[in-house]
Amino acid sequence: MGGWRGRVAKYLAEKRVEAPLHFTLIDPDEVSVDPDHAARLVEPMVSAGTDVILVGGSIGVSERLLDEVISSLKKYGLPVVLFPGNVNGLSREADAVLFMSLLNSDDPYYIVGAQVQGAVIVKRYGLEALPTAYLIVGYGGAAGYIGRARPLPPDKPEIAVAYALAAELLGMRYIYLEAGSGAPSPIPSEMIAAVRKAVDTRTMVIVGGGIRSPEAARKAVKAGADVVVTGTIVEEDAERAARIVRSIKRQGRHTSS
Ligand code: 1GP
Repeated sequence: MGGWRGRVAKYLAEKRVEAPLHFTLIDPDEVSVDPDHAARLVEPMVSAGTDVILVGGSIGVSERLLDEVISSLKKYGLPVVLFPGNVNGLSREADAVLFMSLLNSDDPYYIVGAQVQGAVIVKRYGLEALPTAYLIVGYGGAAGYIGRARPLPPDKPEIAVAYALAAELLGMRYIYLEAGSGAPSPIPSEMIAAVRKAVDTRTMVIVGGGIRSPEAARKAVKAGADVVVTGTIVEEDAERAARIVRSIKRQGRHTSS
């Protein structure tokens, strides 16, 4: 299926009106043994109503591997969006890219250096860029370690708000609050709610890291998350992951404050 390029942002905005969104994250490194395995992981998520297949990771990603994994995922007809940890996280097979700046990194490379190198490739591949502020909170996982983040304190929502506003004023349309893949606890509701309330209604708040149950996903959505991302649970328990998607979709129409 083709035809998503240039239409992904519009698709997300339109679908958000109907219900909160769910992104299924596939880390190509963890499925590298067999790209078909990625497709098998994604299948129940598609049946449950996931909106986007997100592909990326912090370690062990090569462009060839990405190309293979993405090719095997395209048959589902959903947008395939890159979630790059570095310049090697770009692939011409994808539809769009979360063009991210890790705003709370201590290393300028992860704020703008990788983006300078990646921008030329994004243009060359014709990928749709979704301008995203990536904010790492608390635990942070591999993304926090590799990205040299100075993680935001989970109990200081006002700091996340300040970053989110700065991001918005810089023109970013997506704010990704990241607890880190496999985080022991997800982003606190207070932080999600504060960020959602502070930014423009058209700005999307993406929340991920440590969400392993329908209850946790519902809590994030209730606090104001427009998008919930799950990765680890998709690999560990497909049935539970599908239930997460269904419970998000049951939350129904998005109501912005
Ligand atoms: C990681 O936010 C994503 O970048 C998803 O995290 O693997 O914990 O679901 P999990």
